Amino acid sequence: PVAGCKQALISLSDKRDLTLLANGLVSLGYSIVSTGGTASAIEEAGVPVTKVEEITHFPEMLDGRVKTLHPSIHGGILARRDQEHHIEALNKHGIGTFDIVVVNLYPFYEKVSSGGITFEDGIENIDIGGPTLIRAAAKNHKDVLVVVDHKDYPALLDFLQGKQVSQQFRKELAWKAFQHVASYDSAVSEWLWKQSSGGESFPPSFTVPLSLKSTLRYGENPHQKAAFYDDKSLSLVNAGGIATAIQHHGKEMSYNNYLDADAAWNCVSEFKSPTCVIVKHTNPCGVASRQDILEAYRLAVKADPVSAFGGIVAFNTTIDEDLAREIREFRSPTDGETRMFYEIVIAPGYTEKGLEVLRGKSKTLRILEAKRTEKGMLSLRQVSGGWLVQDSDDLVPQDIKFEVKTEKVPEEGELQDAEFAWLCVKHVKSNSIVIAKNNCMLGMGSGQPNRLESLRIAFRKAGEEAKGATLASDAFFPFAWNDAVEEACQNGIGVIAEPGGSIRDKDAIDCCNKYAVSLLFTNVRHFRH
Ligand code: 93A
Repeated sequence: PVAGCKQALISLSDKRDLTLLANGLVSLGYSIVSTGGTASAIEEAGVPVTKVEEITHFPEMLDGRVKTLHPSIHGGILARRDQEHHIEALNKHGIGTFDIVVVNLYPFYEKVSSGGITFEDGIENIDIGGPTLIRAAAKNHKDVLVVVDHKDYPALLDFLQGKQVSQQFRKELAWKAFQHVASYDSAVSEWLWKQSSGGESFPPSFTVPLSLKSTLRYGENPHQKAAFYDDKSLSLVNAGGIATAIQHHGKEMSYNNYLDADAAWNCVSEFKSPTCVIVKHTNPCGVASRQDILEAYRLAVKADPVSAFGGIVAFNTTIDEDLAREIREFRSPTDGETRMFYEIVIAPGYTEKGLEVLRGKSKTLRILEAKRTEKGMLSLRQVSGGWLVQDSDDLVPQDIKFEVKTEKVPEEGELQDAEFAWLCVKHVKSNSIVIAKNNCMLGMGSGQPNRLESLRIAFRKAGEEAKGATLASDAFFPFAWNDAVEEACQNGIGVIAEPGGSIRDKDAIDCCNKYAVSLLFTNVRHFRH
């Protein structure tokens, strides 16, 4: 190394835009020092490069585990330029300084989340020298520019040409560098925990690597600031769902939009047959499954047209031209005149024509395309000063036995209604009651602290149609006589599905027997608090 010569160290696994970077640096008078694979790529691009070994006088050793871990490299990065004895020490050992360090790490994250790799492969993909270079350069950012993202190459070159004078740039790069290493390390630690625990319990501590996806206009209310972060932890990397949805059209997503869209999408993703779910304020207020998805849509609106207005409409089928037209033109069943208005439409896909027609509905309508929400993910919720973590509630009716408790046994169609109502009730805020018939929600009551009130709301919405329908309750009925169970029976319900488990279960059974209603126990509850 020539003292006083400007030097850049480059060591990259992801070699995107390397030629642009190397050419830019050389034309600005930098000499480049590089590790094996990176040096070869630079040479191939016809740009002069010095190999790390020529500086360390050591070969890369231990199958590449030790490449850059050497005083000749780290001394040149860490030396304080304003301390004479630091410079003297470098001179004594013939070490040149590095002004720029550009590194990205072994693709550990991609390797272990792609699945099917051995434990040994995972271990070999833990980068040691790279994070060390990044940390050293970021610590000494006053004199060393550290770049970990190829998207920052143009800004780096601009900065070096004096186009960007702010010293802030150095600090931003250093911040980003530590962030990069921190999320890398959290992925490694999460993976190691899973390897050692078999994934059976929660780790004693974990870091959730969050990266800013977008700042939001405001939070739940305009006086609250808000942002949306992507969760890059291994357990959620393939979670699908709202965080990875593509927006094709419309106004930017708001905080409440994300919450509601998430609720609608998670609910509709659970149904196997073609289904439409309409959500308002995170609660499904209309749900219908039909082979004819147009009919499903109309029925979902009809369940509660007032709530559906301004809601979120989700489908588990591709939206084609016919469906798009129906969504665009459908008039509110309340007055038969007003066209329905929605905040968001979500589906797993759109035909070209379908998208075009929907775009014509309004400038603001947010059109989202999302990937099915995967099961087996963690659910995190914040409380003051901490987080509550649980497995997501992945149980579906097919996992559950509906146990008949009464003399009256439900018919095949009624059993199907019970399964349908059960899947709906799971997505409604507790205390939740859903009345359904023929794969269609007729009414629901949600979020009431009093179960009887939820039940009354559901019956009021279902009206006369509640006769002979099926009712599902997310949790057991603590009282039966002169209470929810008896009221449901008197309102003409045909079947009740509930978890059971109350000390007064016998009252509920006796009451249903008296009114010749079928009572089913699921032995599973679906609180949604
Ligand atoms: O095996 S390491 O942990 N030991 C090192 O000393 C070292 N130095 C750089 N990994 C090391 N690197 C990493 O090599 C960098 O982080 C970069 O991702 C990769 C580039 O290797 P190559 O230039 O041979 O493709």
